[in-house]
Amino acid sequence: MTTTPPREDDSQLEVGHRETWAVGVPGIVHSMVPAIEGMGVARTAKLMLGLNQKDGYDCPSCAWPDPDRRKAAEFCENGAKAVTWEATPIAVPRSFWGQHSIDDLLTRSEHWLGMQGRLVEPVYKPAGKNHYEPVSWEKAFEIIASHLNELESPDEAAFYTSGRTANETAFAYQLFVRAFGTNNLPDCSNMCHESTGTAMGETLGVGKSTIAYDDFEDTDLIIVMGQNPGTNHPRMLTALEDAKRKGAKIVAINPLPEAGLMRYKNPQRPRGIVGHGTKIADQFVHIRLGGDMALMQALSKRVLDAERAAPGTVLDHEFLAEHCSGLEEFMAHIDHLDEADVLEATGLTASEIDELAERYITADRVIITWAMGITQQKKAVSTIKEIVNLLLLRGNMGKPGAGASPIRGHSNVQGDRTMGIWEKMPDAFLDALQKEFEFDPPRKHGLDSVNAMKAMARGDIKVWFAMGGNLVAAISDSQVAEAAMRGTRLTVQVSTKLNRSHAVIGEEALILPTKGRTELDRQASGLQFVSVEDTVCAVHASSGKVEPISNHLLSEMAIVSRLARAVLGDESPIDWAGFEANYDLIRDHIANVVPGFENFNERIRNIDGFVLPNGPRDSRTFNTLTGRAMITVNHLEPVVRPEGTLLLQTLRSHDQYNTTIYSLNDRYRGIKKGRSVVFVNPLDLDELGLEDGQLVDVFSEWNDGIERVLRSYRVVSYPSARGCAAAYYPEANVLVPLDSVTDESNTPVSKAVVVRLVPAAALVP
Ligand SMILES: Nc1nc2c(c(=O)[nH]1)N[C@H]1C(S)=C(S)[C@@H](COP(=O)(O)OP(=O)(O)OC[C@H]3O[C@@H](n4cnc5c(=O)[nH]c(N)nc54)[C@H](O)[C@@H]3O)O[C@H]1N2
Ligand SMILES: Nc1nc2c(c(=O)[nH]1)N[C@H]1C(S)=C(S)[C@@H](COP(=O)(O)OP(=O)(O)OC[C@H]3O[C@@H](n4cnc5c(=O)[nH]c(N)nc54)[C@H](O)[C@@H]3O)O[C@H]1N2
Ligand SMILES: [Mo]
Repeated sequence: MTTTPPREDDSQLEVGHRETWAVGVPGIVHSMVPAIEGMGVARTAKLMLGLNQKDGYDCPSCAWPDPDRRKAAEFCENGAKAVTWEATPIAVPRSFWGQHSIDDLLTRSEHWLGMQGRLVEPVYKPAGKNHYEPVSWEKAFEIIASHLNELESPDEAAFYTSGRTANETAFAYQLFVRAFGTNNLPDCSNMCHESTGTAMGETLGVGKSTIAYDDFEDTDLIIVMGQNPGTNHPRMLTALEDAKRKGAKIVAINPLPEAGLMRYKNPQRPRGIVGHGTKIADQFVHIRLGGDMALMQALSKRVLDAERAAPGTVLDHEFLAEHCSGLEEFMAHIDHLDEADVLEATGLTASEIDELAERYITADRVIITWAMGITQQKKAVSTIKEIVNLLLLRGNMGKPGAGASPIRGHSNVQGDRTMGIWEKMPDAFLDALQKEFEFDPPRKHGLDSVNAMKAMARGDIKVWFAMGGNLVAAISDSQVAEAAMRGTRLTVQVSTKLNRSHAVIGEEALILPTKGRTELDRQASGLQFVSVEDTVCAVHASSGKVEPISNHLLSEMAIVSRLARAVLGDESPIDWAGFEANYDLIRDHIANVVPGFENFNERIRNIDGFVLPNGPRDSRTFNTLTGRAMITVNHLEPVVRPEGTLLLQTLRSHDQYNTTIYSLNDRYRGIKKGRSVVFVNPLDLDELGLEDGQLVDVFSEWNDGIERVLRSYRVVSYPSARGCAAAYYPEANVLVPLDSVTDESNTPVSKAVVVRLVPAAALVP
């Protein structure tokens, strides 16, 4: 049995020049060629013209919002890749299951698995067998029901959600899980923006962005931290470009000079095709991994010092007096900040920090955005609280063009939370559920992703059910995670395509294929649509455009409905069959349970959708312990990097979507046909006695006696900040210990893994 995920074929790996600008002609060409080749011109046109349009479907890639004025082609290169990947006309043939045993699937890479086509029939792997075999939907639900109903406690099952699930399905799914009797609802958010929700929830009373889309057009300064928009939120580059045209300045804070942060050639403007494009970052802050908390504190200190030098001119006294708590304690604490600690943690010079402070102080309206470079750090929650502190000092909250804007990942990860996908939903939500459906939802908090893995490793989770995603590949400590998953009795994956989680399974396993976002969804009452929430809290409808790849597929809603009927039986007072026949019925319940969704069915039919209420944004109201925006005191704890080691971040290439590998290329970083590379600063290479192009074994250091290593990785000399290396996720999850989590939010620390590079003992594999 293979114990480590197999690697992609790197035999043709090429390392060339990195790009210093993003998108432009190559972007659009790259996005259209595979689509047309795979699907033909007509299907491609239908799909692309419906993507992100008001009467179309929501892009399944990221959670970037749609502007009010849409272009005919309102999509990016990577959105087109996601759509092409999902809407491929190739289906996994029935013969596949006989030809490929589980042991065989275990030797296949993520790229190979994803390329086999769409899953079109339910398959079952019985205990003791080494093959999946086709099974009827009825039989599949019977198997799940008998396993779930045999458990000693509902808490012996866990129900995962990946962030593509639409609002209606997510609501029905959590309702089923709670009616079954557990809050074990881990989700991808536990590995993603959990730190954001924790920090903002506590300090501002809402874990979501406090700005609206239009605020990007109405601001003086945008600070983009720990985020690679050129690859992961490409349409954000258009918003940044628009902001610049209106006079805003942009600062990028990143250990890597990501192409999209430097210069952008907009393929939708003539100038983007022939010209030099737009310079994006006015200041690039080349920070060390994990240095952001120190930087935020240093900026706040400079703001406070400037106020002392010119009293009454720097702080927003009115806002602070009326809306904030904790200023005095914060000032006393920040006064003791040691500049030497800051310079060490950030790797910056004092004058670089002075320049940024000056930009911040002279801007009336400031937005700070961030993503995984911040949330997956050990001190992520404290860092985000310091972002909030800095914004509050100058009243950059709840006024046009200003606020805190986490940029979410999966296209509906934010909506899933709003709908109750969380292991610890507040009592107010559970009370509303109780009132609406007349049952007692469990109150004991459930397991998040990391704790679910640990419970599984202990043998406490017997049934694993996943609504999308690929947890064994996405979570830290691949070997520990795989061993844990194999210890379960039954694993069930609702999926569109094959991935590693279909090979690393329990004693018995099921794959339930489902319709994708791009496909038409017909039910008894007619054609259905679903809804999603984007990163700035706007909710809108999404309707598929093309015929489903197979008539045998069920929608996710139909799967939840049938699962609930099979498990809970006919005595369940909830109208599960009705939900499947007509999604309006579940929307009526959502309207009664979830604040902000009043008259849901009526308002979702408005072509523009609607924006959810948001206290900080709308009225400077803060639902916190003090009833005010909380300025907090956070203790700096620099990341320790023992001599001879590097800090490694695990990140995305340009041609992947999380664990889905579209191709082995990473165009902007100059990598082709391979992924086993580790990017290291040339001065660090000198210091470590290593050379560009050399093969190394990458060992992670964690004192628990387990050897965690990636063998034969090629060193790529790259302008990463000093002491900071980078390698691709999900492969590098082998190196991240399951116990290495952020304080307070229990997110795997995927962005600062202590590693040692050792010249590879073996020859190229
Ligand atoms: N095409 C595509 N789109 C996607 C995804 C995808 O895989 N492919 N994934 C989606 C999902 S789920 C998510 S969550 C988002 C992820 O979007 P990103 O957060 O942009 O994803 P990463 O590739 O993890 O990039 C992390 C960035 O943070 C920087 N960084 C790392 N550590 C630090 C640090 O300590 N400080 C600072 N200041 N910067 C740091 C890295 O250099 C890198 O630029 O994208 C979403 N959109
Ligand atoms: N080391 C490291 N680990 C990380 C990260 C990192 O930066 N570094 N990032 C973390 C982050 S931000 C996230 S969000 C997680 C992602 O974790 P997941 O959400 O679990 O992983 P994905 O790769 O997005 O899941 C892809 C699978 O979802 C299925 N799928 C796609 N579309 C649909 C659909 O419409 N319906 C259903 N039912 N299934 C569908 C397909 O079968 C596909 O193979 O990974 C986390 N892990
Ligand atoms: Mo994410």
